[in-house]
Amino acid sequence: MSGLDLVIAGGTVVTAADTYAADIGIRDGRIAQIGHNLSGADRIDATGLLVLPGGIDAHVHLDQPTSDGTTMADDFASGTRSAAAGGNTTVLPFALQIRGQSLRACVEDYHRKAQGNCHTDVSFHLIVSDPTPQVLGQELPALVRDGYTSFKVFMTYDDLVLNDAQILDVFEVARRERALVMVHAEGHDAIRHLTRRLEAEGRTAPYYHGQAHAQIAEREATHRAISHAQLIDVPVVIVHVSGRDPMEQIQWARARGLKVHAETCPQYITLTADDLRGLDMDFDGARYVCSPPPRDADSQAAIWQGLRDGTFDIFSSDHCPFRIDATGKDTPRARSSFKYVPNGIPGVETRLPILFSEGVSKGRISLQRFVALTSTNPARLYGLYPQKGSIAIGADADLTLWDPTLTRQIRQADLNHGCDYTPYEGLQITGWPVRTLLRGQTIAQDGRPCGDPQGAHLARGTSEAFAP
Ligand code: DUC
Ligand code: ZN
Ligand code: ZN
Repeated sequence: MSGLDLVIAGGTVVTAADTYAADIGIRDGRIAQIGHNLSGADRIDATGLLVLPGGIDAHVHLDQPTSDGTTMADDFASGTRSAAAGGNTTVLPFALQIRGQSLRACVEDYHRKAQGNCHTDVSFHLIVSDPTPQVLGQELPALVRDGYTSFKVFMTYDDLVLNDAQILDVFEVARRERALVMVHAEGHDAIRHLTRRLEAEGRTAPYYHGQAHAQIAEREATHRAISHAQLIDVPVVIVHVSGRDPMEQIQWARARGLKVHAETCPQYITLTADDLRGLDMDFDGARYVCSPPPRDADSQAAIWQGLRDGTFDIFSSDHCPFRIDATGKDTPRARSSFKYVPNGIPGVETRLPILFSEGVSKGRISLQRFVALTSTNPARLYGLYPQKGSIAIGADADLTLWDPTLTRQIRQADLNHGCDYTPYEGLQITGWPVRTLLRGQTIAQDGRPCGDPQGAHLARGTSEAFAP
């Protein structure tokens, strides 16, 4: 008697290193055996399917307040249901500190929002918007020790931006506590300058968001963040890299042996600045307003090269959903200027299918690279490996069964998020998740979430970015 609770039988196991035929035996929510002809109390036939480590989306925004009071389209329930349907078993949302707020109180607030509502596992990154002596000296060190081992800083947005001195202070704490800093690298003053100029010229349609958030401003901020990290000698992750110019800064840093990691997202391989034109330079372009904005075909080609050659460690959705109706993006203020359009687009459910279809199915990246970018590397970078991101004895039985031949379009009508549109409507996809298991329990099947929320919050260890 094997004592296995469940066997995933007859599938093709894919990890970041290998592809091989095997059964996977699960006991008490963990992988207990990998072999052939396994038997257990229950069985799932995975013939013809790939068996992948569950997707880990390391960059999602759920139930975050905004400065103008706009409500995000997903809370923890709907966002993690959508994530599960899209083949994910863990997501890393943000706990956003409002200026004046204690970071500890902020974290407790997000735990209240998440508690009992999560269909995938979750683990919070902290957003540090107010690095007071109390935050730097007491709260951050204590929170890192409690397993919140990553935080994000912003180089733009009036209510979030840190100046260079503050960024250096946060980097110092990160180095001391061995926490990983994620940087939103766009130059605030350059964006403000361009915004003022465009508005003065009457160029206020959503399209001009893409002009105001120029790639030069992203390149400059990326270089500045890298230089600050070099001064302090701390690893960083440049998140949501949109194009060739900032990517070249990351390659420049890597060539000098600096510990600079990088993330890119679906919008930068599928959308361009032209999408922000909408139908005829109209408000429809607001569907694609995110920061940094999508660039051009040359940048898309550069990003693909970076996904192939290892410049990018991780591929995340930057899911940041606002409805396109009057409760989200379409307000009188937003129609008066692009600068009031909430920045962000949905994508947690479509991240894996897009990279699989555009990458693996079209022969641009290997299956191993797909798994590395979407599961194994996020686990390594954010202190979850090998409990997550691997198919190995003892790891959590977080698995995604994938049909590499299933072909259908992305359609809003089929998605489970709280948003009322997808920026990827009509995109033809070959390769979809057909079943998602969290610790051996099915949490989604054939594009629909199932079961009660059983996701947990994960305390994380130190990032492998600190490995010698
Ligand atoms: N930064 C993000 O990380 N997500 C959405 C908007 C933004 O500016
Ligand atoms: Zn950002
Ligand atoms: Zn984001």
